[in-house]
Amino acid sequence: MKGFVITLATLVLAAAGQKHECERPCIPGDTRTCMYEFNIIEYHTLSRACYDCPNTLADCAREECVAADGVSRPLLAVNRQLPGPAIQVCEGDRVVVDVHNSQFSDTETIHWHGQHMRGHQYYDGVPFVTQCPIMGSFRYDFPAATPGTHWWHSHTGLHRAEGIFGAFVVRQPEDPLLAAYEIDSPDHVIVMHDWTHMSAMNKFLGRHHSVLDDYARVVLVNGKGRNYAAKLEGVEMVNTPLEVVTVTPGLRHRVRLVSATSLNCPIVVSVDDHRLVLVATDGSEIVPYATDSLVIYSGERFDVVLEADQPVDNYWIRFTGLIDCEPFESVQGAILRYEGAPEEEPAGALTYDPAYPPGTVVNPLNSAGGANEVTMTDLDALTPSTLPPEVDRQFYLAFDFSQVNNSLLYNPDLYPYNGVSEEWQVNTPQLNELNFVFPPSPPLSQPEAAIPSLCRYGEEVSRDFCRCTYLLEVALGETVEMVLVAEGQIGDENHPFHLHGNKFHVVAMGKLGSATTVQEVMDLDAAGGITRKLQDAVEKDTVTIPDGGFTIVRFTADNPGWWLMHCHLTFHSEVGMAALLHVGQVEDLPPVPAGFPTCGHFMPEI
Ligand SMILES: *[C@@H]1O[C@H](CO)[C@@H](O)[C@H](O)[C@H]1NC(C)=O
Ligand SMILES: [Cu+2]
Repeated sequence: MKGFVITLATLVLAAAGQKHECERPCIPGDTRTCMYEFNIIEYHTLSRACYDCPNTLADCAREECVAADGVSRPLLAVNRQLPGPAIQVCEGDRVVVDVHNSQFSDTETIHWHGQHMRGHQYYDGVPFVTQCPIMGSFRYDFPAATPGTHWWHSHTGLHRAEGIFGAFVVRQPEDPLLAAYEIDSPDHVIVMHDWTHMSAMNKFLGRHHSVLDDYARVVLVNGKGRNYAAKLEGVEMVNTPLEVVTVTPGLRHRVRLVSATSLNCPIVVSVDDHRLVLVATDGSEIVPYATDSLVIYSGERFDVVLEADQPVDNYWIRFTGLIDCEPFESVQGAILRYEGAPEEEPAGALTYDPAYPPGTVVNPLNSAGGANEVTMTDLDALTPSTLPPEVDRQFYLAFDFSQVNNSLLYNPDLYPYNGVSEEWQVNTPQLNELNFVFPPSPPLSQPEAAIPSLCRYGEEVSRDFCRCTYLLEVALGETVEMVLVAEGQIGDENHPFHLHGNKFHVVAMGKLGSATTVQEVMDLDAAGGITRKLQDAVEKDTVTIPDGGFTIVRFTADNPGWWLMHCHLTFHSEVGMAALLHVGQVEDLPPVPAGFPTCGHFMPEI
């Protein structure tokens, strides 16, 4: 009851800040239609909306001011905000989002990461798969069916990395975790992302066609933070505002963490002098587990309970980036402020340290677990489940970098991979040695159109570099196992795997070495070396694959449609580390909405 009262108080206070009417305590029977307007524009940090920010700090909080880390750069924004507007609704609400594409020349689509679009397949937001890219306006219309902490983001090109993303929280009238916390405030949603000091397009082109690095500069927390990379960049750091998370002494707070990273930037999250009790991931409850830190990968969400049981004060919430966030020591801080504490920064320096804080870490990087390292297969789902020992269909999916004459980057006749010096040799992210290309029209809404460059799982590929629309086909209702192998032959990368339209059970994780092959994993499995967790396995929609190892997931393909599955790193997926899962047949799908836009090639015969 206490929590409910406090949540109401928060809402009353927030009313002045114009929160959406659907952001409310959830009560059985009270479902609503929640309308949102998303206006997409090219924008800039420190625009005129910011007046004298960062010199006058109060100006940074002005409406439509994107202060970010105080570094000037272009971005793409929804409603001139970074992150874009949060959608916070109750289970069963009807969510209607009108996306108005006001860009000069680019298209758009928005994906609702965590919602499975069962019965609403046309609104999954994948260009050329579930819809044509948006040129003018498009109305997304679907129920908030999957409770928990989710997010929305652009699924077009590099637009997510340019700034088009935001939180999407679905609360429940009868929350199975109610006993675990007192406060679940709409203000306690933390969306973190990696940020560069040029547009993502600049970064991408510089990386792929020139000799630019692909390192991030900072991590931002709800769009806020400081440029702690300034010293390494040879510039002055300015004191932009930090995110402040206010807590009530003595109470337990549900904090919702979302990683919106685009480059390869796993983030270690910890709070000074506090433990985090993990209670859910990707919208699925887990048996509460107390940890000292956790690692969150692109696309993942973790709900943690933070008990304000320390002296009234300010404490650092630390966000430490790894891999592509290491070279510029990308660290960020948010302030955990107890009510009654002075409005100042926590004591103690915010220095970069890639080592995990002392104690336990959950979801460790490129590890299959061990002393103090707890993986997703070590945790249990709150709702008991038993999976059948056998599956109807099994897929092996190899994630790796390849040294190939990727025709997007090389011309074998003029500047082949082996004909340029090492600094110009960029490797190509591939899935089963293929690079995915989108079809010219969405097979979901235009099923009669041919897919010109179709290739299917199990078919032999002969070419040096093959781009095709890679299809994995399953019948409706079949049980599926995917063995995701991060071969890791080149570098110590990390690939977070995301599947649209479904949740999966994480049944096994392992690491064979710094590198491995699909064959090695098959041999290990055949020799009985891989045990699957069939009891109470955690359910997720995004999961890391340890480099030189594997993650095995299982699910029942009971949601008909065309579901993209891909590495969630922008630079990997956009180069083709992706595939399409086709579940069921056209007659299993709801009818295409009347007037749904169409697209395709125009190549008449001469
Ligand atoms: C790329 O093309 C060149 C020229 O045809 C060829 O010699 C080379 O083997 C190909 N592959 C790589 C990885 O360079
Ligand atoms: Cu990847």
